[in-house]
Amino acid sequence: MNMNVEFIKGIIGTDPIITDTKPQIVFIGRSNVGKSSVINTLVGEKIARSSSTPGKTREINFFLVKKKKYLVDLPGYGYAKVSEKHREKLKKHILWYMFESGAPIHRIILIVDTRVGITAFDEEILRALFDHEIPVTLVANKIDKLTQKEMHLARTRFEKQGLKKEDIIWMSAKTGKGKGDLRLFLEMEFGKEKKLS
Ligand SMILES: Nc1nc2c(ncn2[C@@H]2O[C@H](COP(=O)(O)OP(=O)(O)OP(=O)(O)O)[C@@H](O)[C@H]2O)c(=O)[nH]1
Ligand SMILES: [Mg+2]
Repeated sequence: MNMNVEFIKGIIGTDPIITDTKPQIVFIGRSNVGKSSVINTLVGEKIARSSSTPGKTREINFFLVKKKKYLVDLPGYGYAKVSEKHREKLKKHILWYMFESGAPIHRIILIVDTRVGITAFDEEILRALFDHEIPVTLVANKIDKLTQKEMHLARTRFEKQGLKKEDIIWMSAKTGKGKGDLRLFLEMEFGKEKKLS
């Protein structure tokens, strides 16, 4: 079933939507890990643009769910093919949006490619979120690419990095596996009495 979701706008830089009072649930992660794909799978339609070419999402995109909360799709960081200067600028912009813009961020969903795991900048973000007391959930995406053995290794690695079992949602935006877990989780976030669709 599709969610009641509409694309509101994509922004670069500051914009009044950032400080709209509706809470924001933010999807963040390295370029190409599948942030836009996870949003599409979650809402049941191709609302966010995804692509096999890294660096697809260039703006901060706001999707309004049930006219109540925003799902926010961020540009990915760490894309190797752009200049160092551009990467730094993007990183600063993402950090500004999360910690200084005044955005009412309700939760951060950090998406990683399960095979790659948590990168240095992911870690930096995790630490900063912890310091700012912003709740974070890890979506371990692209699990369709892993064997059972690799899944086991990934689980062990996340645990060693201090993540708790209940903070991880295992998912494949491609096959839809784990979609129900993420939806259920977000429904709880949205308030138990309010279903997303
Ligand atoms: N096999 C597999 N491929 C996936 C999965 N999720 C996303 N992809 C593919 O990964 C590529 C990148 O997906 P996007 O959703 O555009 O990734 P993104 O994180 O939004 O990328 P940027 O916007 O560039 O930061 C696309 O080719 C997707 O089809 C998954 O679960 N499994
Ligand atoms: Mg994207």
